[in-house]
Amino acid sequence: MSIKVVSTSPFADQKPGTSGLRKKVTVFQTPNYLENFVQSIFDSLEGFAGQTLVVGGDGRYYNRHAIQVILKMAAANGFGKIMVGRGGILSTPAASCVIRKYNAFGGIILSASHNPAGKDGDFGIKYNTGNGGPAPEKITDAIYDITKSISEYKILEASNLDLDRIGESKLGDTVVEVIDSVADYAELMESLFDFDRIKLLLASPDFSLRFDGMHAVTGPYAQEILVNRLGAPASALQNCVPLEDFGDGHPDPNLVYAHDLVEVLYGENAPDFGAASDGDGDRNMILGRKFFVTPSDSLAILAANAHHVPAYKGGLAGIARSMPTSQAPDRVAARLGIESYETPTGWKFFGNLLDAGKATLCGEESFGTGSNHVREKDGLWAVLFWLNVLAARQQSVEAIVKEHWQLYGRNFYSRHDYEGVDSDRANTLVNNLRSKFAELKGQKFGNYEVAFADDFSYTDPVDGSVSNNQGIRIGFTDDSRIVFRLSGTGTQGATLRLYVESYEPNIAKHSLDTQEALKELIEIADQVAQIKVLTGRDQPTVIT
Ligand code: VG1
Ligand code: CO
Repeated sequence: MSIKVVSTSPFADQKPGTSGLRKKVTVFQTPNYLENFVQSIFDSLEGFAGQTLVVGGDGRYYNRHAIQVILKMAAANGFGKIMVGRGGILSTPAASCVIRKYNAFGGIILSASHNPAGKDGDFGIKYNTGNGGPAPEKITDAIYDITKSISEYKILEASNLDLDRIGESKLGDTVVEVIDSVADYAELMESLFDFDRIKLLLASPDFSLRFDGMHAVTGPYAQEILVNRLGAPASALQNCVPLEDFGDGHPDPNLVYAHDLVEVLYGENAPDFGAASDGDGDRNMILGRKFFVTPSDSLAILAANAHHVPAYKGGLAGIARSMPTSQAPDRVAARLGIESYETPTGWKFFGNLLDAGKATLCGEESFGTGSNHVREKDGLWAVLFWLNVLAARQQSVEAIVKEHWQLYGRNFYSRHDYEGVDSDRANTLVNNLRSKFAELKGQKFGNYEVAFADDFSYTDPVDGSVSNNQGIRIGFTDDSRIVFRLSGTGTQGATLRLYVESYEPNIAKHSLDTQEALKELIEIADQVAQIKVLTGRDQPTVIT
């Protein structure tokens, strides 16, 4: 087998976003588009000769093709070994687990997460470092720089490998090992949680659950862990056969897109617990019977109940949340007497805190929760954490959440997304806000007075790196907040995200509807940012 050096020319649009490079499949099908980016990843790295690379993806359309290309390029570039999930499948948290367990140099994950899949859908690729986490900005910036001047890439001339048979084969001098996609991850989960206790809960006639894989990557993981190892009946799983087009769905586990599950949990004879995961298995949505747990509350509640879980019994080092996530977890950290950290959006910002042992649990409002067991957010981990807490406390999801609010007060929280907005208009909106910071401070809107207005900037407490322009915050004197950000994961136009939060200590008001409780702040947001005028939309596309 010989190594072919192919000349190529740069593409101007290969800047990684919040979580890697995401584009339409049709863009990735442009000749050399994928190859350029993969070679740029390799060219940004040093010292990987003879080392191990982990490769896997969420199984969406183009996954298999991309993996064959990456295997041949990794071999041509001198990796010693490549571990690839069977059928090209590794959920994002499973990939992180495998990278860490086998001391790999790094990994390449193919996914566009919750974005729709199929021939006309999206595809994505990202690089994870040896700690199992998404490459920090220093590396993604270096990759982007290289994409702008790349002139050639290396690929082995070889036929495609059989990705469906577990075992080793050779690609030139490189060993390729096809591994079971689920086994290492399932074993890790078993080491963290009290499986015996969860088994008893699931066997009880008084408890039932429903998990929705949304036709994406988590199906086989849920089957192995929830059914085979924990004894849930097969009927507890729905949409758990992964499909290349995700069944034409939008595997984003929220009340809008996970409607199959929502119908079950809000229907007749609803189960006690419901959960869904996203395309690549790193997000989670938690439901009780006719009850929705907001992701920010979920992080706070898991932290407050961590002592019920074997892996976290010894206490938490700290809790980290992304800036737009509600401040509910901070209240738990304060009571536990541990540090809380506020990072920019995107899991890559948690890596240093986890590596340095400063944070144990991390979370984002976007249905992402995780811990130091891997370096990605982890959907099924959150499901198991909740099951472990339910098994230990023998209370309903709703009772646990309400008790939490009684103790800590309730942070009402909602995110409004305006998807597919014209990019120029979205930028105008953000720039207008930036120009208003000084005049906003001290300004009064009804009951609310602005305490501060700024553009969030983060200095990493571990390596001192600085990330500017991470979202516009308007904070009020009573701790309420409005945050504006433009999405960094979309593939069409711009997505404006408006995040709204208020704090309510009064128990009598805890049962208010969230949108009702936040109504005034939502109106203030529109008044300040002229959302309706500038986006040309009367309403958000998605409210979570
Ligand atoms: C979104 C979420 C962010 C999350 C990111 C990747 O980013 O807001 O919290 O980390 O998706 O999640 P953005 O830039 O579109 O707001 V995943 O599950 O899509 O990998
Ligand atoms: Co995801």
